[in-house]
Amino acid sequence: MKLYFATGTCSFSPHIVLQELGMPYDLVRVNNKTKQTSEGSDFRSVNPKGYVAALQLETGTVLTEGPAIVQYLADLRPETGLAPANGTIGRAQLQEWLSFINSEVHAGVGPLFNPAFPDEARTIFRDKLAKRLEVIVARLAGNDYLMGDTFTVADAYLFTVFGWFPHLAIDLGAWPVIAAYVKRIEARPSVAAARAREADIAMVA
Ligand SMILES: N[C@@H](CCC(=O)N[C@@H](CS)C(=O)NCC(=O)O)C(=O)O
Repeated sequence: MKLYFATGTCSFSPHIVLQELGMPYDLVRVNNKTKQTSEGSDFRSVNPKGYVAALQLETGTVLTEGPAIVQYLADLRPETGLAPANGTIGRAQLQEWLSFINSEVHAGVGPLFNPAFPDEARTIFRDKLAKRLEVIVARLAGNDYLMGDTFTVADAYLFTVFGWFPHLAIDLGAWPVIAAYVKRIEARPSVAAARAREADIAMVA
């Protein structure tokens, strides 16, 4: 398996999951501006959508969209508990969280990185985001992870998105439950190991 990644982006979520699985994988760095990769290709020839993450399987099939990638990966090693079994209510609830993170949180903060995003729209997005965070706070009060006691792929994704907040001058300390959650996941060996693997791959022009 080969993960196409760009540091500091949502591709970190499947990267954490790969580390949690303990399976071998290759990494290819993508320059998200030029679309050049560390293997010398134009990333758009791998993923015509032009954005990370993309997971290339041994068969050559390329899977994109973070929520799909992490579920595929989790199902390779069901014994890890990274996702409840397909067809169960637990799996549907995991997908409920993945959808929420993807469409309400990830897509809610993405435009805030764009300096051209108008201030008025910025305020609307920030207010909406604060409401979405209330949902997460309510869930994490009394639960270590989104699905309860068990770390799942949804936590890998949410942790990754929360990693962007300091860059947007959003202080997670305002939500102690979230700050504690981030700290809890930060302590997982998979997070440090994924960071170290990414740092080993030279930047691409
Ligand atoms: N719908 C995609 C969105 C992926 C996405 O937003 N990727 C960003 C990094 S977090 C990216 O590579 N952006 C570069 C671009 O769009 O050119 C998913 O959920 O995986």
